[in-house]
Amino acid sequence: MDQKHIRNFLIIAHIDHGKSTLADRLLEVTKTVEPRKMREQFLDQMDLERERGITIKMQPVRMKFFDGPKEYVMNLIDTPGHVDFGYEVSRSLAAVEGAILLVDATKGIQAQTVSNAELAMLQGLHIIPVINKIDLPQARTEDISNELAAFLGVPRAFIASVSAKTGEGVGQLLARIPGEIPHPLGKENAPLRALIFDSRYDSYRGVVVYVRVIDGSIKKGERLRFVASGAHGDALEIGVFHPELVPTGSLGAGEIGYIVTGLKDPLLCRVGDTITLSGGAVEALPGYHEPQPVVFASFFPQNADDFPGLADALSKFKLNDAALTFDVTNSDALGRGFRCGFLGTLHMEITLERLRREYGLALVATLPTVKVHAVLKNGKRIVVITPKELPGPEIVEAFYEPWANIEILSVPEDLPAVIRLVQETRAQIDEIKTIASTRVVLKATVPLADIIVDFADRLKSVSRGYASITWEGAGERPGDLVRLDLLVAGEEVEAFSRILPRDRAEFEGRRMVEKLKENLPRQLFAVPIQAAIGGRIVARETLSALRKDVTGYLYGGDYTRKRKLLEKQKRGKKKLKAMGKVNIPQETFLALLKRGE
Ligand SMILES: Nc1nc2c(ncn2[C@@H]2O[C@H](COP(=O)(O)OP(=O)(O)OP(=O)(O)O)[C@@H](O)[C@H]2O)c(=O)[nH]1
Ligand SMILES: [Mg+2]
Repeated sequence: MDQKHIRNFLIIAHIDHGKSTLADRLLEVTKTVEPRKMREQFLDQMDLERERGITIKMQPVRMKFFDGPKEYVMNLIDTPGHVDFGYEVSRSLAAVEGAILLVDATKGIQAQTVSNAELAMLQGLHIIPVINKIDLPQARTEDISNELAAFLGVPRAFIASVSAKTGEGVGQLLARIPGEIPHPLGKENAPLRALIFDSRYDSYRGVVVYVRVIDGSIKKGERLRFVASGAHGDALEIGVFHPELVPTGSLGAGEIGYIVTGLKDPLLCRVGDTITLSGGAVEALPGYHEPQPVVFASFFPQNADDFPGLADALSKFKLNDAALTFDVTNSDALGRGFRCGFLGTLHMEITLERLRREYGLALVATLPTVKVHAVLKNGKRIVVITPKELPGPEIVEAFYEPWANIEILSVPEDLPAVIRLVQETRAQIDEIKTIASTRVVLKATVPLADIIVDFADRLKSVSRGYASITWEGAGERPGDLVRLDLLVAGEEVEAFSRILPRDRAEFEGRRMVEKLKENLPRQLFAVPIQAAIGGRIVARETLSALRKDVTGYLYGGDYTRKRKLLEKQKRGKKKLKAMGKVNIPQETFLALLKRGE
């Protein structure tokens, strides 16, 4: 295919600004999806995405567009807006030449608008700025268009406005693409170089890679080489996204599509690797930066026999979630499992749920933590990720924990509530300033641990959804850290242990004990629930026993029989108490993960 007729672009925006809905309209206008098959947010193909109303995975789709007699092939990639899935965005950027930058006309520029726009500019993409949701009565299309023009340094006339809901303006937007977004500039006759930007594991056909062909071309049946890993495969099937996989038999320079590689070992395939034809000598494409995990949690199979199943599932799952990292770990209480690294707690929650749904695994997850360092009295420096690795105070000179620079974008009315929320953390507010007369930026430095769990959600709720946050690492600072343990029926539950600043540990301990009491099913015996800091109990509650009425079916006053039954029950309870083991169901683990004030 002549590259002059190809346009590759993605849609980027802050979460919920309407990317997937705009993609729906583009799919309709270009007749890519049959009307009877159309549904809202069509490209959100995963059930989990539909249930939560958010995009988790990037999704490419190929469309045809006719401009008079000229026919164009357009490859669109819909991306997630939530910051925890930012690695999906950054990988998609390298596969395209242009970006539609969408801004909600009721919300204006928000944190991910800024950071995604900056990434697109760094990548040298042509940006078409678009205001969306202009159908809403509270839309401030004019103000926000001016704001966006000023932010990008482009004339106001350059800003398109659409309603992804009603379709208003979508046709005009589409018509701008051929003239504005540059076509790909690959070397058509050079040896094949295709960038792997995503992948997945097909249980029948092995590794399927999603590629952008940079140079050259590839046909079905050709032998492949993965440049970085050195692995070989065969192009068993080649095709494009409709968005389902549709075979075409070949892909040429500038095109986006998929290759079924025949590779069975998921570890040999990495996103960012370059595919070439076997025997060809090419230089690898730059590929991608490894994502840096910021939140860690360990996953253990509920049934220890499932460990090999979990290992296998994770290596396959990683193909579809390149941001996930994992290493084997051991726990006295929970057996063998994996310590996993995530880009945030939503990423962790989604991963847990996907592993359950897609691989049928029942898992126990520990509470999320950040990576801290301890400098020991003997001068040694050690990395601590799981709470059980935290060395005792007697051998520690100092602890260091990660800090972050945060920027919160809000409107002036919400500023007091935002400041109150920030002050609940250990943050130091560095600067508050107004930009574009309608937005306030609050800059602060804060321990990462204080914002990873649900800070963004709470920020949303104190600001009617207007305020948003971005952050970046700001190195490490000393912190007075302790380990908080929870004991259920006298036994430490490793999954509930956490590393916390000393002055917060007792409060958190009390809170967790109460929460556990609310969420743990009652047992046949009374269960003490305690929190301990360095072996000292700081909080205690008792979950009362479930009293099964064993005498209920006896009528009349046969006291001896009644007593006999009660005695029997007492003995049973004693036995249970001696065993003292409380099974903690998965739901309880999940309930404790959420703060849910
Ligand atoms: N009124 C109105 N609502 C819209 C419009 N575009 C999107 N929405 C609504 O906004 C919400 C979010 O839309 P999505 O398309 O899922 O947003 P998104 O940007 O893809 O969200 P993420 O992928 O999670 O970042 C949905 O409830 C849409 O129906 C619009 O033009 N007008
Ligand atoms: Mg979406």
